[in-house]
Amino acid sequence: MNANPTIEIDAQPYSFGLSPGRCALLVIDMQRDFLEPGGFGAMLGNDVSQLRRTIEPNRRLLAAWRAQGWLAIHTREGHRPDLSDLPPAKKIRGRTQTTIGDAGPMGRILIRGEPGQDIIPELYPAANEPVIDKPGKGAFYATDLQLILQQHGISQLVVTGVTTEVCVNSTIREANDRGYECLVPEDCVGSYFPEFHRAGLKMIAAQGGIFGWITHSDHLIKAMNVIGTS
Ligand code: C5J
Repeated sequence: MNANPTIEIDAQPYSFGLSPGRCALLVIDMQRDFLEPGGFGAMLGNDVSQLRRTIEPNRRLLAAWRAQGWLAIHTREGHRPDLSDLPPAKKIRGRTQTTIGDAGPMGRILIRGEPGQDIIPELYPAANEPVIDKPGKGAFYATDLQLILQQHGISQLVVTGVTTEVCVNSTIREANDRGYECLVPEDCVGSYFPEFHRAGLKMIAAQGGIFGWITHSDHLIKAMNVIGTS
């Protein structure tokens, strides 16, 4: 008998064989400044409801994941208060009046330790869940994420969070190049721009799953419930 059987998840471009114990949930940048109505994203005129629709599916998935006792990891985009890890090219990008490190509606923008840089209360990490502070868009760049995954024997990732075409896509591409299999529940990722969200998902699953697989959290939770009751 196979001691570590996979569970089949209905997905695109074909089903995903999830390997319990070797799969981690990676929740990308569900930060107050990106998602809350009084945050920096909203201040720039973005429609935060496009991101907020992901909160409830993420909450349900995280609860199911924790109930299995599986590893969940959270990321936050952010920089040191002295900006020593902020490339000038990133600081000036967009030519906006207010940029990273300046005072924003919830403290200094994307600075570690500031209220706006923290994770929204609905998805707040449990004490035993690693939180990765990342200076870039991809979660592997200049972080200890890969080391943590290796220590836990992880070879698969369920990737959720925001935004679909920026930090989620960047992280999945980095993960794919490092040999991780990535599954994305489409309702658990979001973008301020619906067309970029749709394209971002298509890019992942195109060409036979060139970067990974797309599913819906209902499929994942249903499969997890089956293991829970077997
Ligand atoms: C993320 C961003 N998290 N859009 N950041 O996607 O700048």
